[in-house]
Amino acid sequence: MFDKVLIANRGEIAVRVIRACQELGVRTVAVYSEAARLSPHVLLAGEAVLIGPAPAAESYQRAEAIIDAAPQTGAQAVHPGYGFMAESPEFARRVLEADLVFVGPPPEAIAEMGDKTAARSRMIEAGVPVVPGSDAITEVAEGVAAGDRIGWPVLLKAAAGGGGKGMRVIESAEDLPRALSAASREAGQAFGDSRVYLEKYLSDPRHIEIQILADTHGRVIHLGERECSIQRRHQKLVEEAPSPAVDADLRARMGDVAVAAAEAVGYVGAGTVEFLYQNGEFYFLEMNTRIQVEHPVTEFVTGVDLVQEQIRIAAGLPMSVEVSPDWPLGHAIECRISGEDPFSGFFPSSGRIRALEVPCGPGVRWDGGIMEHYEVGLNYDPLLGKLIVHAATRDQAILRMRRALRELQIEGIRTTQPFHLGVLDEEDFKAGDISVRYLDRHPELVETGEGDWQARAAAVAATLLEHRTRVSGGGVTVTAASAARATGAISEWRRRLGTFD
Ligand code: MV4
Repeated sequence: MFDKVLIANRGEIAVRVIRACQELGVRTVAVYSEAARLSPHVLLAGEAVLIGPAPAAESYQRAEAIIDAAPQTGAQAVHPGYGFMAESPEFARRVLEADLVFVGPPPEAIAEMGDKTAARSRMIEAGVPVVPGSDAITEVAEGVAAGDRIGWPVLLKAAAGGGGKGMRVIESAEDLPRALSAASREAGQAFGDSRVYLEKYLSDPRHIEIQILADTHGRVIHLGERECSIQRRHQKLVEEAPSPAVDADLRARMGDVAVAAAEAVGYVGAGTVEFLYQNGEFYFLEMNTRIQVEHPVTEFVTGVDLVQEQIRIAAGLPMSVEVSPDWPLGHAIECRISGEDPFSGFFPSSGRIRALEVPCGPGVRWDGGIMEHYEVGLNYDPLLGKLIVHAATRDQAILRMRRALRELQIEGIRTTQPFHLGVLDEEDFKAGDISVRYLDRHPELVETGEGDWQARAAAVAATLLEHRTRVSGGGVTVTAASAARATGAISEWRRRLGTFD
């Protein structure tokens, strides 16, 4: 095992990796920008190195600053967390060239999965079902022929894209010429690679992904699926395991395919194979060659510490996992808590965390990257932390998450906390009837309430009621803090009021 690992990230994932290292008896090095000296990952790590000014492009995304920090500390390995550094084959290569271990797959596997057309052909070779589609398209005639073969509408995607960047739906052949030139120009600007390709457009799929682990001793396993359909503009908001749409037979089939996908690119480490699922059929979409934000739901339903396994695997040890026929154990749900106002188009919210109370009790986990007095700025991604619950059944997990969300108190900035209470109380969600279009179907969950005096009156009433339940006997004073504490109640009241319209 390593003596010391450098964590090339910040926020909740840096904290998560430090915790795994501590349990493995591995010392830790945090890196921080001038904006992040007083943050949980810096305080928890054994030591910390300043890598640059606040903007991510000048600190957390600067490969040389991070790699140069390692030798002075004696760190032997670099854990990239998720995000920019985790899926850059160049970063992984530079880590290896500096004689450090990269906690992740070989750079070749990252590169091959990063090129969506290369990944598609490799997956077809490996017998993995992919969405019917084409190779890279340059001429309009090629695109029209491909569209006629696949069937319209089609989706135009960037070969170097992924995560929804640069996608366009094309209804029919007439729309192709304009879309093709615009999409390839945009892809060239965004990714430095103008290649685009076509896929059959699935109109209402679920996003279901399989967690895999592969070690350097030739073992590749899957740990079941996560349902990640509830998202907004390709940012996931709620994830759960298992998926309400997946039974043991489908899980085994998707799992076998995910293992075959990983084996086909010589994968090592923790990875996720994403599928679209519609009308009983599933199709490979892309592979994420990193630990993912939503990994804790899988940890709850398998009992495996995925980050510890990543580190063991990177150290050349065999993974320590016993696959169980009893998986998934119960049900887990994760809500991403970010510094965004869900009722103003998820507008970023910044400021000082004035008070923080995190939920606990049975089956509750908080993976956070904030603390009281921490300054939430606008330089980094807005994820503050994740609330994850585990219970015997999905219904019980929903009740537990509602309870935990009510215990969570973040004062000083707006967060997505009240949005989640709305989802957990919504009938389609409760029935497991979700797809990637869930929020399109439920705009009420993100309604602004602008100019809606009834909703605001209800909000004030809810604030007062909430306060009265907490302060017995005394007079009622509505302060900014008590109002913030009542945000959960406010959103519920808004919705209840809606039912009387
Ligand atoms: C699709 C699709 C429908 N048909 N591909 C979006 C993110 C990127 N990973 C691929 N995405 C999609 N690809 C075909 N052929 C619909 C989506 C999609 C989506 C996928 C996963 C999670 C959320 C999504 C939201 C909108 C569209």
